[in-house]
Amino acid sequence: MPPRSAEFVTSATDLGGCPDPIVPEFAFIGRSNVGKSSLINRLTGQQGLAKVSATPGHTKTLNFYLVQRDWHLVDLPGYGFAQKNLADRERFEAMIIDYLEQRESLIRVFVLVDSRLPMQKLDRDFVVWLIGADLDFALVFTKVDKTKPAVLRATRGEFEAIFQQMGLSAPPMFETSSETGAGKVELLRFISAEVASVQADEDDAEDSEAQEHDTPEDPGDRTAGDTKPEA
Ligand SMILES: Nc1nc2c(ncn2[C@@H]2O[C@H](COP(=O)(O)OP(=O)(O)OP(=O)(O)O)[C@@H](O)[C@H]2O)c(=O)[nH]1
Ligand SMILES: [Mg+2]
Repeated sequence: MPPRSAEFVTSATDLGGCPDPIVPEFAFIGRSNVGKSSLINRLTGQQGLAKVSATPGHTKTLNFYLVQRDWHLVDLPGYGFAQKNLADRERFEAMIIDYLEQRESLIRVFVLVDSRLPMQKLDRDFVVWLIGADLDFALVFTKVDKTKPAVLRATRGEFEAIFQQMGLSAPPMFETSSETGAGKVELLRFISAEVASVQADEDDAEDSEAQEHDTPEDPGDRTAGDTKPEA
């Protein structure tokens, strides 16, 4: 089942250009051409929502999509694309790092990894950086329609070994194809559960705030109607 609605919100080139951080946000990141934009289209059921291109480096801005009027999907530029010059590359990296480190509404980063290839150094380095930055993330193996199961198992194993070496439990992992729709239901279910959990936490916080207001700490705070009539 596709989500009920998905719409483009805005593109940003820095943190200041991002929409207000008022809904839970999920970011898609990965090497250029890994299939980020295609997966966003598949998840939302709207082909053409995110621009797909055979030319690596197509997505150059942070692109925000509002899904079910409830949460944001963010399509980030691909890392590792050989930008024309160093200044361009540094500007791209600064934009992505600022976003990841400072975006208050970011709930989870989905790191998309091409399932057809052995673990790439760039992906490994980025995952290690996320661990160091203490960001919640999940691994999404893309293009499984083009991958032999044994190759996919081996690639998963290479990532699992990193977590094991660092004494960490493995993050959630998904196997997806934007061609066949494989993994879509699992990914959407996972995101829905995280959105529900954030909303439940917010409700709890609101309840306890309301309770604090209901319980006067100082009798002097009582309203006129609460005071006993004087004898
Ligand atoms: N076979 C197959 N091809 C895919 C899949 N997902 C994406 N592709 C192809 O891979 C190419 C890149 O897809 P995009 O979705 O544009 O990749 P991206 O990660 O957004 O790329 P950048 O924006 O350049 O970083 C396109 O030619 C897609 O058609 C998939 O699941 N299976
Ligand atoms: Mg893209």
